[in-house]
Amino acid sequence: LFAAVEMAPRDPILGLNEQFNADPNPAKVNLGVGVYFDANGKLPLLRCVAQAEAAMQADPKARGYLPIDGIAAYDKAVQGLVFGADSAVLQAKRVATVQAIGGTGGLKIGADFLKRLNPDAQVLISDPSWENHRALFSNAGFQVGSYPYYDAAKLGINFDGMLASLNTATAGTVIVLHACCHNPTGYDLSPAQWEQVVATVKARQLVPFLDMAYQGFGEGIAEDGAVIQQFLAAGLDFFVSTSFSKSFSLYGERVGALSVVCASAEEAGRVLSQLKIVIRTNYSNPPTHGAQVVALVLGTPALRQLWEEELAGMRLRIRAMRSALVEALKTAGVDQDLSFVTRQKGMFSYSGLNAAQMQRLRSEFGVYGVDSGRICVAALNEQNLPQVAQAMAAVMRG
Ligand code: PLP
Ligand code: TYF
Repeated sequence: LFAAVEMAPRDPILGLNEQFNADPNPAKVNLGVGVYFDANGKLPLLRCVAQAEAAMQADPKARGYLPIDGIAAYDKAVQGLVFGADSAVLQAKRVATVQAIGGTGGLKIGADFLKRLNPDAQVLISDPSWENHRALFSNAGFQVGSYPYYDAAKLGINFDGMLASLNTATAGTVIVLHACCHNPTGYDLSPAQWEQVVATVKARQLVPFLDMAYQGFGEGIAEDGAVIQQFLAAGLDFFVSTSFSKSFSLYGERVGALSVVCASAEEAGRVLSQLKIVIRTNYSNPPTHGAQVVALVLGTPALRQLWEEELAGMRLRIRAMRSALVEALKTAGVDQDLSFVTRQKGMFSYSGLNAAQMQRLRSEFGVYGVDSGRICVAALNEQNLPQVAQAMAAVMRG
Protein backbone atom coordinates (compact mmCIF):
# COMPACT_ATOMS: atom_id res chain seq x y z
CA LEU A 1 0.00 0.00 0.00
CA PHE A 2 2.74 2.46 0.90
CA ALA A 3 5.48 1.28 -1.44
CA ALA A 4 5.22 4.39 -3.60
CA VAL A 5 5.07 6.88 -0.72
CA GLU A 6 7.89 9.37 -1.04
CA MET A 7 9.80 10.84 1.88
CA ALA A 8 8.53 14.39 2.40
CA PRO A 9 11.04 17.17 3.05
CA ARG A 10 11.44 18.33 6.65
CA ASP A 11 9.95 21.64 7.70
CA PRO A 12 12.94 23.96 7.17
CA ILE A 13 12.60 25.55 10.61
CA LEU A 14 11.31 22.70 12.76
CA GLY A 15 13.85 20.44 11.01
CA LEU A 16 16.59 22.80 12.18
CA ASN A 17 15.36 22.29 15.73
CA GLU A 18 15.92 18.54 15.39
CA GLN A 19 19.45 19.23 14.12
CA PHE A 20 20.06 21.56 17.08
CA ASN A 21 18.85 18.97 19.59
CA ALA A 22 21.18 16.36 18.08
CA ASP A 23 24.27 18.65 18.22
CA PRO A 24 26.57 17.60 21.13
CA ASN A 25 28.27 21.07 21.25
CA PRO A 26 27.65 22.30 24.85
CA ALA A 27 27.90 25.95 23.76
CA LYS A 28 25.20 25.67 21.07
CA VAL A 29 22.69 28.53 20.75
CA ASN A 30 19.30 28.11 19.06
CA LEU A 31 18.27 31.24 17.13
CA GLY A 32 16.29 29.19 14.62
CA VAL A 33 12.68 28.63 15.64
CA GLY A 34 10.52 31.65 16.50
CA VAL A 35 10.07 31.19 20.23
CA TYR A 36 10.50 33.83 22.95
CA PHE A 37 12.95 32.91 25.70
CA ASP A 38 13.45 35.04 28.82
CA ALA A 39 16.68 36.68 30.03
CA ASN A 40 17.78 33.31 31.47
CA GLY A 41 17.18 31.49 28.21
CA LYS A 42 14.03 29.80 29.56
CA LEU A 43 10.63 29.47 27.91
CA PRO A 44 8.49 31.62 30.22
CA LEU A 45 5.29 30.57 31.96
CA LEU A 46 3.56 33.95 32.21
CA ARG A 47 2.38 34.84 35.71
CA CYS A 48 -1.04 35.83 34.35
CA VAL A 49 -1.36 32.31 32.89
CA ALA A 50 -0.23 30.62 36.12
CA GLN A 51 -2.72 32.71 38.12
CA ALA A 52 -5.57 31.94 35.73
CA GLU A 53 -4.72 28.24 35.89
CA ALA A 54 -4.61 28.36 39.70
CA ALA A 55 -8.07 29.94 39.74
CA MET A 56 -9.34 27.26 37.34
CA GLN A 57 -7.84 24.50 39.47
CA ALA A 58 -9.45 25.92 42.61
CA ASP A 59 -12.83 25.44 40.99
CA PRO A 60 -12.37 22.44 38.69
CA LYS A 61 -14.98 21.85 36.02
CA ALA A 62 -16.01 18.84 33.98
CA ARG A 63 -14.98 19.08 30.35
CA GLY A 64 -17.83 18.64 27.91
CA TYR A 65 -17.62 19.34 24.20
CA LEU A 66 -17.25 23.00 23.35
CA PRO A 67 -19.49 24.63 20.77
CA ILE A 68 -18.05 24.19 17.24
CA ASP A 69 -16.95 27.83 17.16
CA GLY A 70 -15.37 27.61 20.62
CA ILE A 71 -15.85 29.36 23.95
CA ALA A 72 -18.12 32.38 23.44
CA ALA A 73 -16.24 34.52 25.99
CA TYR A 74 -12.98 33.66 24.23
CA ASP A 75 -14.27 34.63 20.78
CA LYS A 76 -15.55 37.89 22.24
CA ALA A 77 -12.20 38.60 23.90
CA VAL A 78 -10.39 37.94 20.60
CA GLN A 79 -12.70 40.37 18.84
CA GLY A 80 -12.05 43.05 21.45
CA LEU A 81 -8.32 42.66 21.09
CA VAL A 82 -8.28 42.62 17.29
CA PHE A 83 -10.93 45.22 16.46
CA GLY A 84 -11.06 47.33 19.65
CA ALA A 85 -13.63 46.56 22.37
CA ASP A 86 -16.05 49.31 21.37
CA SER A 87 -15.53 49.22 17.65
CA ALA A 88 -18.52 49.93 15.41
CA VAL A 89 -18.01 46.74 13.42
CA LEU A 90 -18.49 44.67 16.60
CA GLN A 91 -21.50 46.69 17.69
CA ALA A 92 -23.01 46.01 14.27
CA LYS A 93 -22.20 42.28 14.73
CA ARG A 94 -20.44 42.22 11.37
CA VAL A 95 -17.59 39.93 12.47
CA ALA A 96 -17.72 36.13 12.53
CA THR A 97 -15.05 34.81 14.94
CA VAL A 98 -14.21 31.18 15.67
CA GLN A 99 -11.72 29.68 18.11
CA ALA A 100 -8.97 27.86 16.22
CA ILE A 101 -6.11 25.47 16.86
CA GLY A 102 -3.39 28.09 16.96
CA GLY A 103 -2.87 30.78 14.37
CA THR A 104 -2.16 27.98 11.89
CA GLY A 105 -5.63 26.57 12.53
CA GLY A 106 -7.15 30.00 11.93
CA LEU A 107 -5.33 30.29 8.61
CA LYS A 108 -6.45 26.81 7.58
CA ILE A 109 -10.13 27.36 8.44
CA GLY A 110 -9.98 30.57 6.39
CA ALA A 111 -8.20 28.85 3.50
CA ASP A 112 -10.72 25.97 3.38
CA PHE A 113 -13.65 28.37 3.51
CA LEU A 114 -12.15 30.54 0.75
CA LYS A 115 -11.57 27.49 -1.42
CA ARG A 116 -15.27 26.61 -1.27
CA LEU A 117 -16.25 30.22 -1.86
CA ASN A 118 -13.90 30.99 -4.71
CA PRO A 119 -12.18 27.80 -5.94
CA ASP A 120 -10.32 29.46 -8.83
CA ALA A 121 -8.81 32.30 -6.82
CA GLN A 122 -5.04 32.71 -6.67
CA VAL A 123 -3.28 33.34 -3.38
CA LEU A 124 -0.33 35.72 -3.08
CA ILE A 125 2.03 35.63 -0.12
CA SER A 126 4.97 37.94 0.57
CA ASP A 127 8.40 37.06 -0.82
CA PRO A 128 9.72 35.85 1.56
CA SER A 129 7.08 34.72 4.02
CA TRP A 130 6.55 32.23 6.82
CA GLU A 131 7.23 28.92 5.03
CA ASN A 132 3.96 27.40 6.13
CA HIS A 133 1.89 30.07 4.32
CA ARG A 134 2.73 28.58 0.95
CA ALA A 135 2.29 24.96 2.07
CA LEU A 136 -0.96 25.64 3.89
CA PHE A 137 -2.68 27.49 1.03
CA SER A 138 -1.32 25.00 -1.57
CA ASN A 139 -2.64 22.08 0.45
CA ALA A 140 -6.00 23.84 0.64
CA GLY A 141 -5.99 23.60 -3.17
CA PHE A 142 -4.83 27.06 -4.22
CA GLN A 143 -2.22 28.18 -6.71
CA VAL A 144 0.15 30.19 -4.52
CA GLY A 145 2.23 33.01 -5.98
CA SER A 146 4.07 35.82 -4.26
CA TYR A 147 4.41 39.59 -4.24
CA PRO A 148 7.83 41.23 -3.81
CA TYR A 149 8.53 42.27 -0.22
CA TYR A 150 12.17 42.14 0.85
CA ASP A 151 14.78 44.25 -0.88
CA ALA A 152 18.20 42.84 0.02
CA ALA A 153 20.12 45.76 -1.44
CA LYS A 154 18.06 48.29 0.51
CA LEU A 155 17.86 46.21 3.70
CA GLY A 156 14.18 47.06 3.72
CA ILE A 157 10.94 46.65 1.82
CA ASN A 158 10.54 46.69 -1.94
CA PHE A 159 7.34 48.67 -1.58
CA ASP A 160 7.08 49.75 -5.22
CA GLY A 161 7.42 46.13 -6.29
CA MET A 162 4.79 45.04 -3.81
CA LEU A 163 2.28 47.67 -4.97
CA ALA A 164 2.97 46.94 -8.63
CA SER A 165 2.27 43.28 -8.01
CA LEU A 166 -1.01 44.01 -6.21
CA ASN A 167 -1.94 46.34 -9.04
CA THR A 168 -1.76 43.54 -11.59
CA ALA A 169 -3.54 40.90 -9.47
CA THR A 170 -6.94 39.85 -10.74
CA ALA A 171 -10.09 40.58 -8.74
CA GLY A 172 -10.70 37.97 -6.04
CA THR A 173 -7.00 37.20 -5.50
CA VAL A 174 -6.34 36.44 -1.84
CA ILE A 175 -3.52 38.60 -0.47
CA VAL A 176 -1.89 37.21 2.67
CA LEU A 177 -0.44 40.08 4.71
CA HIS A 178 1.54 40.07 7.95
CA ALA A 179 -0.34 42.49 10.21
CA CYS A 180 2.80 43.25 12.23
CA CYS A 181 6.28 41.89 12.98
CA HIS A 182 6.84 40.39 9.53
CA ASN A 183 8.16 36.83 9.62
CA PRO A 184 10.94 36.34 8.54
CA THR A 185 12.30 39.82 7.73
CA GLY A 186 11.19 41.97 10.69
CA TYR A 187 10.39 44.83 8.30
CA ASP A 188 6.87 46.26 8.64
CA LEU A 189 5.05 48.71 6.36
CA SER A 190 4.56 52.24 7.69
CA PRO A 191 0.97 53.44 8.29
CA ALA A 192 1.23 55.53 5.10
CA GLN A 193 2.34 52.48 3.10
CA TRP A 194 -0.49 50.42 4.60
CA GLU A 195 -2.88 53.16 3.46
CA GLN A 196 -1.69 52.62 -0.11
CA VAL A 197 -2.02 48.85 0.21
CA VAL A 198 -5.57 49.24 1.54
CA ALA A 199 -6.49 51.58 -1.35
CA THR A 200 -5.01 49.18 -3.92
CA VAL A 201 -6.70 46.13 -2.41
CA LYS A 202 -9.98 48.01 -2.49
CA ALA A 203 -9.58 49.34 -6.03
CA ARG A 204 -8.55 45.91 -7.40
CA GLN A 205 -11.20 44.03 -5.39
CA LEU A 206 -8.63 41.77 -3.78
CA VAL A 207 -9.32 39.66 -0.69
CA PRO A 208 -7.11 40.66 2.27
CA PHE A 209 -6.11 37.95 4.73
CA LEU A 210 -4.21 39.44 7.66
CA ASP A 211 -2.08 37.08 9.69
CA MET A 212 -1.60 38.49 13.18
CA ALA A 213 0.70 36.10 15.04
CA TYR A 214 2.67 38.71 17.00
CA GLN A 215 0.21 41.34 18.25
CA GLY A 216 1.96 43.24 21.03
CA PHE A 217 5.51 42.32 20.01
CA GLY A 218 6.09 45.30 17.71
CA GLU A 219 5.02 48.61 19.24
CA GLY A 220 2.13 47.63 21.51
CA ILE A 221 -1.26 45.90 21.38
CA ALA A 222 -3.21 48.82 19.91
CA GLU A 223 -0.32 50.04 17.75
CA ASP A 224 0.20 46.61 16.20
CA GLY A 225 -3.54 46.32 15.61
CA ALA A 226 -3.78 49.75 13.95
CA VAL A 227 -3.62 48.19 10.49
CA ILE A 228 -6.95 46.47 11.23
CA GLN A 229 -8.49 49.90 11.79
CA GLN A 230 -7.18 51.03 8.40
CA PHE A 231 -8.88 48.10 6.65
CA LEU A 232 -12.09 48.75 8.61
CA ALA A 233 -12.06 52.44 7.73
CA ALA A 234 -11.92 51.54 4.04
CA GLY A 235 -15.13 49.51 4.46
CA LEU A 236 -13.50 46.29 3.26
CA ASP A 237 -14.45 42.69 4.04
CA PHE A 238 -11.40 40.77 5.23
CA PHE A 239 -9.95 37.86 7.19
CA VAL A 240 -7.80 38.04 10.33
CA SER A 241 -6.06 35.06 11.91
CA THR A 242 -4.91 35.43 15.51
CA SER A 243 -2.29 33.48 17.42
CA PHE A 244 -1.68 33.59 21.17
CA SER A 245 1.20 31.14 20.98
CA LYS A 246 3.79 33.87 21.48
CA SER A 247 1.86 36.61 23.25
CA PHE A 248 0.73 34.23 26.03
CA SER A 249 3.70 31.86 25.72
CA LEU A 250 1.13 29.09 25.22
CA TYR A 251 2.75 27.43 22.18
CA GLY A 252 1.68 23.88 23.02
CA GLU A 253 -1.90 24.71 23.95
CA ARG A 254 -2.69 25.73 20.36
CA VAL A 255 -4.75 28.86 21.00
CA GLY A 256 -5.77 30.99 18.05
CA ALA A 257 -8.75 32.28 16.13
CA LEU A 258 -10.13 33.33 12.79
CA SER A 259 -12.24 36.46 12.36
CA VAL A 260 -14.06 37.35 9.16
CA VAL A 261 -15.30 40.92 8.69
CA CYS A 262 -18.54 40.93 6.68
CA ALA A 263 -20.83 43.56 5.19
CA SER A 264 -23.71 42.97 7.62
CA ALA A 265 -24.75 40.96 10.69
CA GLU A 266 -26.90 38.76 8.50
CA GLU A 267 -23.95 38.01 6.21
CA ALA A 268 -21.72 37.31 9.24
CA GLY A 269 -24.29 34.75 10.41
CA ARG A 270 -24.12 32.92 7.10
CA VAL A 271 -20.30 33.06 7.01
CA LEU A 272 -20.14 31.73 10.58
CA SER A 273 -22.37 28.80 9.60
CA GLN A 274 -19.88 27.90 6.83
CA LEU A 275 -16.82 28.26 9.10
CA LYS A 276 -18.55 25.83 11.45
CA ILE A 277 -18.91 23.30 8.63
CA VAL A 278 -15.17 23.52 7.95
CA ILE A 279 -14.40 22.96 11.64
CA ARG A 280 -16.98 20.22 12.06
CA THR A 281 -15.54 18.21 9.17
CA ASN A 282 -11.94 18.62 10.33
CA TYR A 283 -11.86 18.19 14.11
CA SER A 284 -15.47 18.67 15.24
CA ASN A 285 -14.81 21.27 17.93
CA PRO A 286 -11.79 22.89 19.61
CA PRO A 287 -10.04 22.02 22.89
CA THR A 288 -10.88 23.77 26.15
CA HIS A 289 -7.84 24.53 28.26
CA GLY A 290 -5.82 27.20 26.44
CA ALA A 291 -8.82 29.21 25.32
CA GLN A 292 -10.23 29.13 28.86
CA VAL A 293 -6.96 30.53 30.20
CA VAL A 294 -6.85 33.30 27.61
CA ALA A 295 -10.54 34.17 28.09
CA LEU A 296 -10.06 34.36 31.86
CA VAL A 297 -6.95 36.54 31.58
CA LEU A 298 -8.46 38.92 29.02
CA GLY A 299 -11.78 39.08 30.88
CA THR A 300 -10.38 39.73 34.39
CA PRO A 301 -9.07 43.31 34.73
CA ALA A 302 -6.22 42.49 37.16
CA LEU A 303 -5.03 39.53 35.09
CA ARG A 304 -5.33 41.49 31.91
CA GLN A 305 -3.21 44.26 33.31
CA LEU A 306 -0.63 41.72 34.38
CA TRP A 307 -0.65 40.20 30.87
CA GLU A 308 -0.15 43.60 29.26
CA GLU A 309 2.80 44.23 31.58
CA GLU A 310 4.33 40.83 30.86
CA LEU A 311 3.82 41.27 27.11
CA ALA A 312 5.45 44.71 27.30
CA GLY A 313 8.31 43.07 29.20
CA MET A 314 8.87 40.61 26.36
CA ARG A 315 8.63 43.38 23.75
CA LEU A 316 11.11 45.62 25.56
CA ARG A 317 13.56 42.81 26.24
CA ILE A 318 13.64 41.96 22.53
CA ARG A 319 14.23 45.61 21.71
CA ALA A 320 17.06 45.80 24.26
CA MET A 321 18.62 42.69 22.67
CA ARG A 322 18.52 44.36 19.25
CA SER A 323 20.51 47.33 20.54
CA ALA A 324 22.84 45.05 22.49
CA LEU A 325 23.48 42.93 19.38
CA VAL A 326 24.41 46.03 17.38
CA GLU A 327 26.78 47.19 20.13
CA ALA A 328 28.34 43.74 20.52
CA LEU A 329 28.88 43.44 16.76
CA LYS A 330 30.56 46.85 16.68
CA THR A 331 32.76 45.81 19.61
CA ALA A 332 33.62 42.63 17.71
CA GLY A 333 34.91 44.78 14.86
CA VAL A 334 31.98 44.96 12.43
CA ASP A 335 32.01 48.45 10.95
CA GLN A 336 29.11 48.28 8.49
CA ASP A 337 25.88 50.18 9.19
CA LEU A 338 23.81 47.93 11.47
CA SER A 339 20.92 50.31 12.11
CA PHE A 340 18.62 47.94 10.21
CA VAL A 341 18.66 45.58 13.23
CA THR A 342 16.91 48.16 15.41
CA ARG A 343 14.55 49.21 12.62
CA GLN A 344 13.14 45.68 12.44
CA LYS A 345 10.13 44.70 14.58
CA GLY A 346 9.15 41.59 16.46
CA MET A 347 11.03 38.40 17.17
CA PHE A 348 13.13 38.15 14.04
CA SER A 349 16.01 39.83 12.35
CA TYR A 350 16.96 39.26 8.76
CA SER A 351 20.68 39.57 9.38
CA GLY A 352 21.69 39.97 5.75
CA LEU A 353 23.94 36.88 6.07
CA ASN A 354 23.81 34.37 3.21
CA ALA A 355 23.21 30.61 3.42
CA ALA A 356 26.94 29.79 3.42
CA GLN A 357 27.52 32.21 6.30
CA MET A 358 24.58 30.77 8.24
CA GLN A 359 25.93 27.25 7.73
CA ARG A 360 29.35 28.37 9.00
CA LEU A 361 27.66 29.88 12.06
CA ARG A 362 26.21 26.44 12.79
CA SER A 363 29.16 24.21 12.00
CA GLU A 364 31.97 26.35 13.46
CA PHE A 365 30.24 28.21 16.27
CA GLY A 366 27.13 26.18 17.21
CA VAL A 367 24.93 29.21 16.46
CA TYR A 368 21.75 28.03 14.75
CA GLY A 369 19.78 30.42 12.54
CA VAL A 370 17.77 29.83 9.37
CA ASP A 371 19.67 29.64 6.04
CA SER A 372 17.69 32.66 4.80
CA GLY A 373 19.71 34.71 7.31
CA ARG A 374 16.86 34.94 9.81
CA ILE A 375 17.80 34.88 13.47
CA CYS A 376 15.40 34.89 16.42
CA VAL A 377 16.39 37.95 18.47
CA ALA A 378 13.93 36.78 21.15
CA ALA A 379 16.32 33.93 21.95
CA LEU A 380 19.28 36.24 22.66
CA ASN A 381 20.31 37.02 26.24
CA GLU A 382 23.25 38.57 28.08
CA GLN A 383 24.92 35.16 28.42
CA ASN A 384 24.81 34.02 24.77
CA LEU A 385 25.14 37.45 23.17
CA PRO A 386 28.96 37.75 23.25
CA GLN A 387 29.34 34.31 21.62
CA VAL A 388 26.70 35.08 18.97
CA ALA A 389 28.25 38.46 18.17
CA GLN A 390 31.78 36.99 17.91
CA ALA A 391 30.49 34.25 15.62
CA MET A 392 28.52 36.64 13.41
CA ALA A 393 31.48 39.02 13.21
CA ALA A 394 33.76 36.15 12.20
CA VAL A 395 31.54 35.01 9.32
CA MET A 396 30.93 38.62 8.26
CA ARG A 397 34.70 39.17 7.97
CA GLY A 398 34.80 36.15 5.65
N1 PLP B 1 1.74 32.99 11.20
C1 PLP B 1 2.99 33.42 11.36
C2 PLP B 1 3.47 34.58 10.54
C3 PLP B 1 3.85 32.80 12.26
O1 PLP B 1 5.10 33.23 12.39
C4 PLP B 1 3.37 31.72 13.04
C5 PLP B 1 4.30 31.08 13.97
O2 PLP B 1 4.22 30.10 14.53
C6 PLP B 1 2.04 31.31 12.85
C7 PLP B 1 1.26 31.97 11.92
C8 PLP B 1 1.46 30.13 13.56
O3 PLP B 1 1.05 30.36 14.84
P1 PLP B 1 0.63 29.14 15.77
O4 PLP B 1 1.88 28.56 16.31
O5 PLP B 1 -0.24 29.77 16.79
O6 PLP B 1 -0.11 28.17 14.93
O1 TYF C 1 8.68 30.93 12.02
C1 TYF C 1 8.83 30.38 13.11
O2 TYF C 1 9.93 30.04 13.54
C2 TYF C 1 7.61 30.18 14.01
C3 TYF C 1 7.47 28.77 14.49
O3 TYF C 1 6.06 24.90 10.66
C4 TYF C 1 7.11 27.76 13.47
O4 TYF C 1 6.52 30.66 13.35
C5 TYF C 1 7.96 27.44 12.42
C6 TYF C 1 7.62 26.48 11.50
C7 TYF C 1 6.42 25.84 11.59
C8 TYF C 1 5.57 26.13 12.64
C9 TYF C 1 5.91 27.09 13.57
